[in-house]
Amino acid sequence: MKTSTTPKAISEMHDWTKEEIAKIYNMPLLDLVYKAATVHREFHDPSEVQVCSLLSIKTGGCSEDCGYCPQSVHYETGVEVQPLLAFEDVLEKAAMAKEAGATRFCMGAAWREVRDNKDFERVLKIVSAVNDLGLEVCATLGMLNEEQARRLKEAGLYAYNHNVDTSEGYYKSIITTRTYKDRLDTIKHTRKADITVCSGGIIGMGESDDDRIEMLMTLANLDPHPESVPINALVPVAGTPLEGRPPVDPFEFARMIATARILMPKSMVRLSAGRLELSKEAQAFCFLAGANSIFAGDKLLTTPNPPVDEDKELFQELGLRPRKAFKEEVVNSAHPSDN
Ligand code: SAM
Ligand code: DTB
Ligand code: SF4
Repeated sequence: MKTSTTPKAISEMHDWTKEEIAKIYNMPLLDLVYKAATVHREFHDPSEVQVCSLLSIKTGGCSEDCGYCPQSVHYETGVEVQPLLAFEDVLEKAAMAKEAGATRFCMGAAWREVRDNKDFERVLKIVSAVNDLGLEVCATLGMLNEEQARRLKEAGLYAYNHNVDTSEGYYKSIITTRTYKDRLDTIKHTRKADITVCSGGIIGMGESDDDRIEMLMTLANLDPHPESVPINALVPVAGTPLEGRPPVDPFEFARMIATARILMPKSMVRLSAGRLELSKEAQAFCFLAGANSIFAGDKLLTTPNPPVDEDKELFQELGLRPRKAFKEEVVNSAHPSDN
């Protein structure tokens, strides 16, 4: 049976069935976390956590109706619409993030899709300059076509974030202004342009365990796997259709992370939105379950994130250290994930 193959064999798998994933996902939690921790140690240094910085470069006013998102024009959330930031402002923030120890700088824009206009030209210039600072540059700008992906790569983009967010079936209950296939197409264009893929999803939107398993199946059957898999817990924002959702149970968060870690052993699994609601013990459990990346900084895109000092203290207490940038690694260096 596939689930009893060695972790290294699992890393090569892209043909998971729902039943196989369900079997892992439904394991007794401590057995699941133990298995995930074992896989994590085989492929990564468990004392290293990638610290990513996030900046909203264009905020609010987005034409999509994503039910979780405070930046959609369809909902009254109080988010102030802000046009694309100036080149100098973004560069200043990137330099500050580097100074604070981030190795990856992720820029988010509340766009449905990238358009071939002056704003895109500015983004390309920004990507190139942030890359020159020595940071791994990541962006999340909505849908991309092949040519736009190629131009971003040319400018020095290292990673593109585009989440599948949930299962294909549940997607329609959350978003009506685009399809699941649109999402997968952008991921294809990103991959084709040789940009690394960052793709994950959100839990806590009222989806079933089956939806979570299907989402993980979509991600784990991408070939190659996404290099980064952000797992977000819904931040319920007043004014959005999902405002009343109860908080995600930390054990469910850990179950999701552990399953992602087992299915995609070489990927970075990012404990993303929702950390503010997690105790330090719950975060430690998620790191044990295989999370090895976080967003640091007081703000995500529009919602709050734990204070930087608290994260520093947590790292110290747990004996964790921020990992250096992948792009600084010499090819063929002895990093365990290169095995
Ligand atoms: N507009 C682009 C897009 O949708 O791809 C980029 C920005 S969008 C805000 C990036 C991701 O943030 C979404 O795909 C979703 O997974 C996550 N996100 C947005 N609002 C969230 C919320 N309230 N709680 C958790 N995650 C959220
Ligand atoms: C991801 O998966 N999570 C981040 C990042 N990719 C862009 C965004 C989380 C946003 C949370 C809601 C907000 O702050 O607006
Ligand atoms: Fe727009 Fe992205 Fe928010 Fe959807 S998630 S409303 S596409 S900013």
